Amino acid sequence: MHKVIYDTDPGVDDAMALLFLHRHPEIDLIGITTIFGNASIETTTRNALFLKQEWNIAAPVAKGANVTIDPSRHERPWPTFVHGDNGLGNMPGVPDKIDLPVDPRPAHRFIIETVRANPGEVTLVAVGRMTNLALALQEDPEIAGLVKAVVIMGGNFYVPGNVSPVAEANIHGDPEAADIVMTAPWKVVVIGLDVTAITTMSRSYMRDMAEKGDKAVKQLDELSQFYIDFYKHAVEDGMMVHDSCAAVYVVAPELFTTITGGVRVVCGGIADGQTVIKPDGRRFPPGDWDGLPSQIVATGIESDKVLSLIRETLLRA
Ligand SMILES: [Ca+2]
Repeated sequence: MHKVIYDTDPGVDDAMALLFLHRHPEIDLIGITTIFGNASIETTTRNALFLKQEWNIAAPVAKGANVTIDPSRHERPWPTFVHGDNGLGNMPGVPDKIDLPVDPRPAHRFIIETVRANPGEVTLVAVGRMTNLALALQEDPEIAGLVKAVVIMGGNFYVPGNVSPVAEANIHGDPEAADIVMTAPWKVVVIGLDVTAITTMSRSYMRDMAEKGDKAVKQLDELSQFYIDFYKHAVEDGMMVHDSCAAVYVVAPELFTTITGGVRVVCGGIADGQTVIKPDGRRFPPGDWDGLPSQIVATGIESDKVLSLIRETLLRA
């Protein structure tokens, strides 16, 4: 069993990955931590509680950061054109408040205490900005040696970005935090646009799952429609399933091809938020990638098999 803490900003693709983590028989979802990004922290936390309630998820929800780790960064407007005004694709019937308790600890302390209580066993699946993880490392650097793995959705290496020509949204949203996470002495697996942008689910594939699935899968189909409409510039009547690719990696790493090396994040300037790997074995003059832990970066994916595994897992009621 993989004990997973899911750090998330729901978020349409976040919702699908949450249901995958909840339903996969080899995953024990032991916590959900929220982060701002696709919407405000109030909205993403409300959405996490809403999905927990609707889908009978036992894991506690802890509320995370609402500003970047360097608070002098200016916040941009929420991407309502991607995830809707309510963060769930303008799905109707999401109450303003959910009558469920939130864990009393901030997300980064929930992460620290849960990792310390389960040394060597916890996989962090982080599919939003990396702020909570960076805060946890700053407060308790020793957790890096106690975490089993960190699997993130974010970044891009040999393909363009999605919020600038060189940057992906989760990393661009807090580059300093991402650089802290990438360079810490723990095992990071980076599932970025190189693989997520080519893993697309069509509207008809989603609809067919909804017809065969239970209420949760039907809700996923409903809340995905606005997101699919947004993607019409890039995907033929479908959507990139970004966050689910990271969730799939936890149980099926053999569906990915990877390279290893030190990873840095550009902080500031025109390449703000760009992720750059120094591949292991390549020689360069001394520089900013020296002495870093060797992380794992996905460069290839068997998309059809990933979609099949998502489908099979979501349909396990
Ligand atoms: Ca996300």
